[in-house]
Amino acid sequence: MRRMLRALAGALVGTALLATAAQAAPMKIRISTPAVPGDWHAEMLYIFKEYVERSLPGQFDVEIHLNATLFKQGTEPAAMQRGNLDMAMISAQDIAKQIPEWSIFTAGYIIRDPEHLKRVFASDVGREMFDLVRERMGIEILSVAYLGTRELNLREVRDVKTPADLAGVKLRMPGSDTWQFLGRCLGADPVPVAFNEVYLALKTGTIDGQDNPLPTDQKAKFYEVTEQIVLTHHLVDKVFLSISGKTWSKLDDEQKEVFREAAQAAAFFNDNNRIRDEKKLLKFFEEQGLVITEPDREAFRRHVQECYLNSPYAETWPEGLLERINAL
Ligand code: KDO
Repeated sequence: MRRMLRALAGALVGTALLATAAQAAPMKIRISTPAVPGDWHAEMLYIFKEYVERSLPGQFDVEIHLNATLFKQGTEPAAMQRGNLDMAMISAQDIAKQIPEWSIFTAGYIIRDPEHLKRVFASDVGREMFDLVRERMGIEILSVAYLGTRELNLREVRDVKTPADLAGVKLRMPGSDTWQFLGRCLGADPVPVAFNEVYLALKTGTIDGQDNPLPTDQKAKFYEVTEQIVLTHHLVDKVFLSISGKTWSKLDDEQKEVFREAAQAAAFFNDNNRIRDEKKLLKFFEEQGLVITEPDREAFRRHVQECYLNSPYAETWPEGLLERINAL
């Protein structure tokens, strides 16, 4: 009897020790992004990390990998679906590869400004579109971050008033079909290049230009290898801080709530800083010697909108969705 009690006590102590050991090992959450250090959507990941680790002490170790050092740009959703990556900031273009309806958010001149962006994704439209991502991709979107409004950034100064003025311009766009299509709708010859290779491609002249929001042009130092910014405002861009469904299902309700709050706080930090920077950066680029020009934006808007409405992409947009977005 005594031997049995001792064995039982030993087993209990062993279980307790195991439980402590399990508690002692925080769960690693790996986040991968092509963002460069200092860009606001890279910095917001540290806000996320701090929020999670401070709210749930000892439970998580959030590991941030910038510059696409862990996964190449655009490969993150598949990695999350396979369970090889926990989190990433994915684009509408990444999502549209698997959910064609999402191509509506890759089209130029649909989302009007950061406020409109917020309203769209906080509405039923946002909820329905996020549901599609959960159901068809097994990925949970935690927050929407404003990446900025995309402008053309050219290696050599050119007179660009309308899309016709971009004929023959080798415009770098990211590597997926929806991005390339946007480049074509702008009137240029799109060339696929990964974000982290753009600086060199501009420097060596393999491309004539690229498009990105002003804060990214600054943080990735594209102003060092370009001469002009054309204020086309062609895409009010966004990235979605997301988590693999495989990782998500391992979290309990409290942890899920903290992850959502942390992602919202991170996006809030990003949006405020980015919107403030967008207002003041033109002066910075002028000081760097860049020429800033205003195109005929209406001509770009008309051309790009027509290009999309007459494309197979528009056929995949759910009935009435464009009107609902416009009405918000
Ligand atoms: C880019 O490659 O131009 C882009 O701006 C596309 C975005 O979707 C996003 O991937 C972004 O790069 C990276 O986060 C780097 O800033």
